[in-house]
Amino acid sequence: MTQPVQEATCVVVVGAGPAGLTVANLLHRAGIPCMVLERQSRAYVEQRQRAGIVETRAVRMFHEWGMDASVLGGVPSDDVLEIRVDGQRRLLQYGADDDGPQSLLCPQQVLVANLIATFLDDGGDLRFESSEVTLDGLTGQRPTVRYRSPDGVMHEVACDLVAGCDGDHGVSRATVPDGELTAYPFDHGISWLTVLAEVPPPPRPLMAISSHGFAGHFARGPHASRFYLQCAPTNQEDDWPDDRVWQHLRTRLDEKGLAAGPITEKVVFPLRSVVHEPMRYGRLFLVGDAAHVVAPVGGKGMNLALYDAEVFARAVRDLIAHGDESGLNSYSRTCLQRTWNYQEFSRWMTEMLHDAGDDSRVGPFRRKLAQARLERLCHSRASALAFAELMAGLA
Ligand code: FAS
Repeated sequence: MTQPVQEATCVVVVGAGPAGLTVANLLHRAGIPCMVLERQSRAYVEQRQRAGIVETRAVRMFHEWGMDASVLGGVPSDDVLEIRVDGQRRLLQYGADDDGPQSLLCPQQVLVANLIATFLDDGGDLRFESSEVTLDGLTGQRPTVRYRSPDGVMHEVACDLVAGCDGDHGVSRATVPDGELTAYPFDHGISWLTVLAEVPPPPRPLMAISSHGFAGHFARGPHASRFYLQCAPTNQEDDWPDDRVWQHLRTRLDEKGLAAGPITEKVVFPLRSVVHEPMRYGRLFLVGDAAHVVAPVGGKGMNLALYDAEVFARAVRDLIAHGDESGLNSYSRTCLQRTWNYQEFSRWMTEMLHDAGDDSRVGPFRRKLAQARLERLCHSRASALAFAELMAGLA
């Protein structure tokens, strides 16, 4: 049997999503050798449409590392969120209360493409179409990562650390032996139909509450929009022909004139959240969706991945530069603190935006609670400030 090609580096990064690419760029800037292994092709990774807001904290992180000009695309948001309750319009400010750079309406695929280009332009080692990735020796001194390159050759890479940035269905977390991690899953009992369409984006993120159920309209680039419609958990995509989609959007968003356009993606998915603790197993560090999934309400999925990535990169830099292991040893605790904070925020928003409109699912008492929460948010300065801090990622 042919022996795998032997290679070595300091950090192997599995996965080239927002988490993996941010880890790799920050390590590269700190002069730390790393190699990124991505299962998909570059074209596939660069067209995958997901999140749409880079929170203020993350924008400032890229500024701090001198990467803002090369990686941040999209348009500055005016940091105002519009909530419509049975057609009544409410504006919620969510920016940081200072003159620093603020959040950006930046489609995830734009950020990912820019992170890839910046890393490769800087001479980074990113290997697309790396298949059959396996991890070994994670509790030893020198873990090894094996993969097959597109030409069919097997490679074995010895390293000091592995950053598992391969998402919720990747190989990294799956490699951790049973019993080493504790999972905290949560089913919100709500499903969404998500639609990508080639129609103009709204002037600002828009969420609508009504007895017909939740609806949302978000920018995904200058000519594209992502819509969300609350639907029955038993629904399938076929239950939502295009006409029905536009009719429900016009009603729920109270936008009678909303123009229909080509729908390029239509998916029904249950709102679910999960956290895996700890976010480390030996020399494997789980980063982003590999460790936690946050329901999209509040736009925290990608932003949490960017946060974990920076905490990990700083910890590795401190280890390599000063022999200081404290950052790595507190990595899991540090990231889990923000993870649970964002999970709580996302659940808080989910309840408010779904329970306030329709009590068929939760009953009239919880509907009244959700309405009181929304009223407080719109009329209490302290509540609005707390909301703004969480939306900006500065809490
Ligand atoms: P990712 O999943 O983005 O990246 C993991 C990478 O690892 C992928 O490129 C994958 O191909 C690769 N990989 C997987 N297995 C591998 C293996 N065995 N070997 C090598 N590579 C492997 N968040 C929001 O905030 N707002 C939204 O509107 C929103 N919409 C979303 C819509 C969808 C359909 C989905 C799935 C998620 C959405 N999210 C949203 C959440 C999303 O933004 C994630 O939080 C974000 O992509 C997480 O980034 P990563 O942790 O880098 O994982």
